[in-house]
Amino acid sequence: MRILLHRADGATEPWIKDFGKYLPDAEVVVWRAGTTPPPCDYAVVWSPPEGMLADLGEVKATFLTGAGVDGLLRFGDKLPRHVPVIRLEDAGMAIQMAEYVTHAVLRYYRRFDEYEAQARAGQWAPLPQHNKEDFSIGLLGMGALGGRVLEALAPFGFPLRGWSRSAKEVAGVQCFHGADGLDTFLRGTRVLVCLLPLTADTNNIVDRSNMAKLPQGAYLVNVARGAHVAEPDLLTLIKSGHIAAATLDVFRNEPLPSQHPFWQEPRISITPHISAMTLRRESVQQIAEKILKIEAGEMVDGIVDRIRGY
Ligand code: NDP
Ligand code: OXD
Repeated sequence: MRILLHRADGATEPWIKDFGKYLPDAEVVVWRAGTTPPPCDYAVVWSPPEGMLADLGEVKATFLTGAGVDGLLRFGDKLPRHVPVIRLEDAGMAIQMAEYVTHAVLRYYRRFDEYEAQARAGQWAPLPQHNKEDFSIGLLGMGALGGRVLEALAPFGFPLRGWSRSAKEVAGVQCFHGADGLDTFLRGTRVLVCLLPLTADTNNIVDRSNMAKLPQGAYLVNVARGAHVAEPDLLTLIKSGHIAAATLDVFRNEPLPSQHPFWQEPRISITPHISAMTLRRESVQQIAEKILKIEAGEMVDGIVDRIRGY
């Protein structure tokens, strides 16, 4: 069996080594621009260059080394339709997301962001505690990652809410779904956490009109994709005080340009797209297990629905 591998960072050796561990009979071929690879059975990519698309038409399945699929689906009709695209499901990312979001939520709930500012100003001034019943956490997206984040938050006793495309029932979580459920979901959410895939339906979903439905003094945590948030709208609503603060891990342009106004806004906390990083060993293990299932004629999870966009 041959696996065609592309890594934008060029660091292919550790991936080849790990594939050797989980699929010892497979040969891993590194894709190189301007060369024609030998016939391959599977491709493993993240956000491949357009020049690789023709080679992706020759494999049985293309595996993504991430959870989001927008980096590949952006090619639209140029992407071979007959080859399934299979994304990572959790693979060690869900616990990282749970850590990141729990940290952001507790930081705002216990007002550590305000105490950090006070400490820098040499101020000693205890602030009143937020009321936990009013500190509802709302997850946009209740999938592999959003579901794990909700589980992690459950023991703290915040009112939990979730919004998804299809109807769900999750113990301890008030669930909303579809376009009809969005307004009610937003109106009762104090901390909005975005963990949606980026699709035509979710692009710009956190815009001025939707953020205005959140209660006064709401918080935003975006760990999905930068294009979910209308960035100028967020700045306007932060300056007006409607949004108290935001923690952003993802941006429309990454790395975030040095002139971007977010850098100057103290109520915006920025991290460089690290909320849940691809773990190589876990990812290779998951991909290898799926390859073995496909070879055995079994079904696998994680196949991307091109119409839905995730
Ligand atoms: P899943 O596909 O498992 O879950 C997606 C969730 O979003 C589902 O609950 C789905 O609803 C919901 N959803 C999708 N479209 C809509 C819609 N139009 N309206 C309402 N709900 C919708 O994805 P993951 O949890 O694995 O990942 C989520 C995203 O997180 C990724 O797409 C990626 O962009 C981002 N990510 C960011 C990382 C980072 O480091 N910042 C790392 C990894 C991922 P339903 O359940 O009904 O299908
Ligand atoms: C992903 C990511 O989608 O790293 O996996 O953003």
